[in-house]
Amino acid sequence: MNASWKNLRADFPILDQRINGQPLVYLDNAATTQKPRCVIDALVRYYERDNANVHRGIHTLSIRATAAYEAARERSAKFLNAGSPAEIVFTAGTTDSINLVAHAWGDENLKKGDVILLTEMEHHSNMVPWQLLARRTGAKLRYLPIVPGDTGLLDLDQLSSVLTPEVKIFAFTHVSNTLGVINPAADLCAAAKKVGALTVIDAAQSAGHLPLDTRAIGCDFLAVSGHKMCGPTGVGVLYGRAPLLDNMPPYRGGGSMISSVEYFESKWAPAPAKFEAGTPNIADVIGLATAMDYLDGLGREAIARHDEKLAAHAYARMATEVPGIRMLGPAQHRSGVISFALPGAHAHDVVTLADRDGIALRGGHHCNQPLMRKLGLPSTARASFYLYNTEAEIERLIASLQKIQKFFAE
Ligand code: C6P
Repeated sequence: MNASWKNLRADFPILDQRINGQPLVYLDNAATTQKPRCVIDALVRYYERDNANVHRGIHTLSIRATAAYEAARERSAKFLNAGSPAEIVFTAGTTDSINLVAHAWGDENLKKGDVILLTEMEHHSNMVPWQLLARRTGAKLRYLPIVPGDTGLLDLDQLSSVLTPEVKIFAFTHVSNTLGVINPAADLCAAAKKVGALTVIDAAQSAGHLPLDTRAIGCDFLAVSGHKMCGPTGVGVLYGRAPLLDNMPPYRGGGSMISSVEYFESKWAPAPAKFEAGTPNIADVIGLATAMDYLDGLGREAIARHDEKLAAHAYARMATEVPGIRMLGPAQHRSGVISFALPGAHAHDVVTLADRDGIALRGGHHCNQPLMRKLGLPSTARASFYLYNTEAEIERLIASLQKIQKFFAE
């Protein structure tokens, strides 16, 4: 993979277009990232040359497709520094991965009186599956709060009072999709281990943005979405420690996940096949592995530095050059996600007006309704940066926000 920071924008064909007469400034990367040419080519090549079902056929195309699919599992294991490819389950994305754990691990292991610990900044995807699990098992939900104010940092002083021995599972986001906060994942996992709780990390906003080493972090499960890291939509990864996956029952039944089937009962295949019922999303899994090659070609440390530098610069300029703006999340040591509110302007109006200037933002509750209520806001506008964004685009953003602010001030 010849990914290079030089002329990187040329790798992303979609960026080369005008929106409402202006060159596109794509700042909605927390919702989904754009795809480099190599990922698009990998999808086309697969469908043009290799398309066949996997793990079934013994003809050449099926052998080729199976080899590419399983090579993608090895690639994913390396990307996350998993102990082995058997710890990688392909899923539809972060939401699907978390639901898998909540069902397969949760239904089997939780009971009345147990506690599921979450944080106040969780995306609905890392909240609702646990609410449903609590309803099914009688377990209770508990939340680690964020500190008062707008930095959105977790209140770690309260960790020991909420992370008690009744907590059986602690599920938290690595990076907040609204606040841009980067949580201390390794410390949280170490604290959970001390009370015997398992950990589930929502890595939707960190995979592909930061170096991510599941063994150094010490988590039990970690959920990833391919589309937020230059890969295709509808594909993702669940990392699970081998002994846990081995002891969990399947989540869905069907072809491919069995070792034998009788009319009245069946035996399961070992993990990870046990969790991949039916024909998988073969092409997109292969596209995701290509995205991993692309990102590692650039270097995840370098991507993290680029995101943080742009975000810190944008945050400082927005805070000082857009009158009345309310900035959320920390000013520094943050991810590329910046949420803000302009006085008197609904976030949707901010996004619509920015779009007239060719700038793609997101406005709304960002699937963080309880967090919005906590912040006392109905919604925020959000600019989220990634590897192809530039300082020149920050100039365009600031100019547009100043115009929008003026419009609502008049
Ligand atoms: N956040 C955003 O605009 P899926 O939809 O399964 O790929 O990812 C869900 C998800 C889970 N956790 C976090 C922290 C997320 O940010 C997301 C997706 C998008 O912020 C869509 S709401």
